[in-house]
Amino acid sequence: MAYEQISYQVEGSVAWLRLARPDRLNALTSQLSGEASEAVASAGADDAVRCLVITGEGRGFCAGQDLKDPSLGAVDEIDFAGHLRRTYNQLITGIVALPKPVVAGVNGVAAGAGVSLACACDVRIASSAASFLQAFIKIGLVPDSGGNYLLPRIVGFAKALELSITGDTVEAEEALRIGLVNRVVPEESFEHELRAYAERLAAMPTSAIGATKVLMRDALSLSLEETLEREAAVQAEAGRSPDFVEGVTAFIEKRAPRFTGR
Ligand code: T3D
Repeated sequence: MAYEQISYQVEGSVAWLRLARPDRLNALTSQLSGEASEAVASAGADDAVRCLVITGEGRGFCAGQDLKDPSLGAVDEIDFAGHLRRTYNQLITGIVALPKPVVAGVNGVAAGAGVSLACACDVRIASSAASFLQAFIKIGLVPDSGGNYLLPRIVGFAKALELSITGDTVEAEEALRIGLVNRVVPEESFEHELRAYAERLAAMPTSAIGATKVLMRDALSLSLEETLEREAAVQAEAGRSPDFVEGVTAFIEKRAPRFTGR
């Protein structure tokens, strides 16, 4: 499919989804969200893809909803609920449900739904130029796109609530300190380090990564007993996978494993 507001390329085992509206810091339109959802689905359906990276072109990661998007209609007549259900909600659930690792490459500012987008990914690698703000409150809105679910699970309730009611900006090093990002790398080597990280994940037993995502997210709302039971069932499947056989064989033969993601 030809995209206009994102770019999507598969390079080796890694798919690159780049938000491509740099003049507006990759603010989200309905078209952009739709294209991104399609690209996420393509990454899921393509067996050659073993890791998806979501990043932004230019100096921004994603400035949230495009507040100048004429397709939203007049400011006092916006159909928020319909818009969210048709656009962001699909994108966020598509990313979270993807049975492959998803890395957010936060190259610059993430605001509003842009923060939620980063939080929907499994790992956040930030450039030293990145920053984060829950911009919703600054325009009288509440967090959306899963921000009320995802952010507290990442940084804890108190910090998530504080950031959401103040709209304060968190710079990259502070984001690392509070656990909002997994790693901060210098702006100059960001692309290189992001690529190296994604390629490393893509070479791992990626179906086990996909299963771990589901198990761990579900465990947040299950009891210990329920989780132990689910682990037993999922481990039984993982234990029948070619990657398990390869991992154990490589260990015994004292060589590096060659995982295939199956
Ligand atoms: O259903 C629904 O529709 C509701 C959904 C809501 C979800 C949300 O995401 S609500 C939150 C929306 N986002 C914002 O409120 C953020 C607005 N932007 C900013 O606060 C600032 O731009 C930033 C803090 C993100 C970055 O500041 P700075 O100084 O680095 O850049 P800038 O100069 O403000 O922005 C550069 C350009 O991008 C500028 O355009 P110009 O003047 O050069 O032509 C600016 O207008 C444009 N831009 C930035 N953010 C947006 C935007 N244009 C449209 N929408 C934006 N969100």
